[in-house]
Formats: sequence, structure tokens, C-alpha cells
Amino acid sequence: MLKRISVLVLAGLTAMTVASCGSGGSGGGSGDGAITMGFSQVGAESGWRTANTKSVQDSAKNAGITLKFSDAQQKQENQIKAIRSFIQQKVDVIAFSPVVESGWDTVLKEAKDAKIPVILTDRAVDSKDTTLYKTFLGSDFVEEGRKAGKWLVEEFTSSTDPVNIVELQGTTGSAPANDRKAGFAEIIGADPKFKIIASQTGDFTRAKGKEVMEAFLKSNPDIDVLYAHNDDMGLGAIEAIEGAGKVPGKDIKIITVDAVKDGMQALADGKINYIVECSPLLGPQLMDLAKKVVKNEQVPARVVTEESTFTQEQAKQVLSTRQY
Ligand code: GZL
Repeated sequence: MLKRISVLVLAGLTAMTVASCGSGGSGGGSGDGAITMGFSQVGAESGWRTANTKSVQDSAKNAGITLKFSDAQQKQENQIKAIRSFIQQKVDVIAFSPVVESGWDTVLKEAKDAKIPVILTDRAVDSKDTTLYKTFLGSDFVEEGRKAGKWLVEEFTSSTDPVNIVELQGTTGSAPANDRKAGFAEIIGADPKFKIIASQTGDFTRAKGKEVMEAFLKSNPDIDVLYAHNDDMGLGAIEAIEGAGKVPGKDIKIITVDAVKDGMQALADGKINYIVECSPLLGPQLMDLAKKVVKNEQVPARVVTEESTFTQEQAKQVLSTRQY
């Protein structure tokens, strides 16, 4: 299955505020065509994040864009500091993946006042003022949650017994955690046999996923399903499940999101049952968008990457072709 990343340009959005960029202002292009981008990355918490960082860095190089890269170690205050530093340095464009959805209006207003365009990539913010950024490039996390729920409903379609689910949530307050939870709940909520008996953040890391799953196993003897908001937490949970003498993928069915190589390997090995893909390979599209906003060209307000899903059989077929 060829992983296709095609840009679904959500044209005709009611907002129709296809971002028409303000003047480049002091940061908008140094006149010689050279572009400097300030990029604030969430951190290095997961295999997905590592692949996303590589995609951004490689794409900037290929596009001839000078990249000022900052790793926030999953702290919002570090991202705000980095954005302020980019403003001081008068970069031509700022891009960032907001670690959480809230608390960005002040610093984004400072960027707007400095006439430096901002691109959201990967994760969204909940600012009501959508003029604070030019576009949001990333996945539809609610849809990812729905896909996970739909597989589960199908998998247990003939069961009349209660299906006890534990959920490892992503980083508290982050768009993927909020939305993947909502999409999943929307789909399973139609049938009362599905019961989320425990739900807690594993902060998108393998270590925390293992720790929380150990606690879930201690307090819930009859877990049927684990829904983990990313592969890394699912892989940590597998260690906990095996440590408790249970068989992952059989005693406890596991659904995760991302489809990074380690996750796909566990899927092919039968330890995970289903993976919803979330592509980290956003670099090329990000650089194309950056070139446009620096030149005050119009860009879509929302660019959604198209993604797939994988069963155990499909994982075996594509494993050798995966790019991340
Ligand atoms: C999703 C991204 C999430 C991944 C995690 O776009 O923000 O953060 O699903 C990563 O693996 O840590």
C-alpha cells in the first residue's frame, strides 16, 4: 500500500479566509530571495517526532531555506521563548507544532505585529483569532480517533459481552490527545457494550505508557482492549502486558496511532492489532507553504494530509517500504 500524502486542500471553507498574507514586513524576505524560517519543535518524545524533525530539516535544506530549529522539550514556555527569539532575529517566517492547544494568542499577536507570518504544522491552537496564523498543515486527529473506533466496533461486532477498554492518552491539552479521544468516543459511544474503564495520559512516551499500563493492569483484571494515542505508548504498554504474563494482541487487543517503524513491526508480529497512520512527513509541504506566505501569496487556511490504516497482514506487506 503506497502511503500517499496528498494534500486535501479544503477549499471552499466557510471561513473562506484563505489566508491572504499581510505584508512581509520587516521579516518578509531579505529581498535577495533567501528565506530564514524559525521552527519551534515540540521535543523528541517519540519515534513520530524524530521522523517529523528529520522531514523538516531535510526539506528546508532541499528548499534552500535557512532553518533556525529549537527543541522545546515538550514545554510550552520554551516554545514561547523560541518564537520571541525568532521575532527578535527578524526571521522571514515562523513555523511551530504547538505542544498544547491553548495559551498562544499573546505571542502570536507579537509575531503578527512584527509582520512575520506564522504557519502551524502538525498540531493546532485553539485561538479564536485565525488571522494569527496563515495556515494549519497537519492531520485530522478526530478522524484518526474515528478510524480506531470503527475498527474496534467491527472487531467486536458479534460480541454481546461488555468490552472493557483502557486508554493511554497523549500529552494533556494537546490537539492530538483531545481529538483522538473525541473521535474514538464518538464511534464507540453508539454501543453501551464498549466501556472505557480507565483513561490516563502517557504523554506520548514509551516509558510513561509502560508505567501507566502497569497501573491499569494492577487495578483492572479484565481488560479486553488498549487504545493508545500513539505507537510509542502502545509499545511501552506491550512490555507491561508481557510483564503481567498476558499476550499482547491476543489477551488484550491493541490499537495505536502513528505507524512508525517500531509500531509496524509489532503489528506485523501480532502484538498490535490495528494502527491508524499519522504521517510525520510534513516537511516538503511546509516549505512550499513557507515560500508562498513569504511572497504574500494566498494559501489555504487548512491543509490536511491524507493518511491510511494498517492491519497485521498489511503491515507485513509494506514494512520494508516504510519511510519512517
Ligand atoms: C501527531 C503528533 C503526535 C504523535 C505522537 O501529529 O503531534 O505527537 O502522534 C507525537 O507520536 O509525540
